[in-house]
Amino acid sequence: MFEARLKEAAQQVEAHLTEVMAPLGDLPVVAAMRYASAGGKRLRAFLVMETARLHGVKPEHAIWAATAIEAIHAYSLVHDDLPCMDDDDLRRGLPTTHIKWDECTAVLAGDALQTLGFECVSRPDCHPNAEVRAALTVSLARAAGAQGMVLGQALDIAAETASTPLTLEEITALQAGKTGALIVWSATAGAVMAQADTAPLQRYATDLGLAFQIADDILDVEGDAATVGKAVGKDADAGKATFVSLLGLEGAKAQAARLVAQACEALSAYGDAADALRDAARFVVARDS
Ligand code: GRG
Repeated sequence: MFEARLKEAAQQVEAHLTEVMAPLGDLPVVAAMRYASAGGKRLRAFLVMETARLHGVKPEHAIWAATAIEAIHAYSLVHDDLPCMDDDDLRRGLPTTHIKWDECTAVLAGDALQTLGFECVSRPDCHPNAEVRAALTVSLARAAGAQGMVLGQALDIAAETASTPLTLEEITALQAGKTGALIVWSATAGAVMAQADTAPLQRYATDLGLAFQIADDILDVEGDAATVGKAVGKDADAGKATFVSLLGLEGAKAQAARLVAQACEALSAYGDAADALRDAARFVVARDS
């Protein structure tokens, strides 16, 4: 069921990204936006669509929030790959945006993907209630910005030149911003759109986000990353603390499994209706890219 729903969400969000970018023309910056927002697992879009389904939110509204989060995720990857950040040549098995075009185009494409994301979530198409749209927009700004993803990225960059490696507590806080904040936003969007309690999904997504990052560190160590063309920083990772360096490979796997179990438990109030979200949590630690 999860695979089918993930595929469905991916197809819906890809078609919608194409539609919302259609009026933008064919300048190189727009071509770069289309290129950078193509592909990927679409986990964040799935989380939006699935939590919307769980709360009876219309898919024609939810798709705008799903498109918003995938546009913002794509921007973060474009900027993360730049020479001034992680300096990666490959993303999703293809040349990164600044390699395919140039740095200026990549910076601008990332900027425009970010503003496109905020446009999508604040349009009346996304939700008929202006208060709900405002809540979605404010929470997305916080998740993406200096209290969320940008903060996590800044802490990560600072860690590269720090004299001592990060502690487990510090790396957990860093990743809660860098990777977790957008995942939490995605998984609570359905409840926000239905004006329902977000607390169970908040707990689910916090554990899911952390499990996702631990799985990413495990993937890096187990070397799958290189064979599937996943981005690997040229020099940024040397000597930096990761969940694997702090917990050991087996300890990291055990911690990821504990978090998945805890994430699934957080969904108990939803009963079987949340099975696809439980499968998503298992997928996050079992994935190979
Ligand atoms: C530039 C402000 C700014 C932030 C960048 C998200 C991020 C912060 C950097 C990405 C670096 C990275 C590889 C982090 C590991 C976890 C992660 C977010 C992986 C990419 O997400 P996936 O696996 O990607 O969902 P796909 O390609 O499937 O969409």
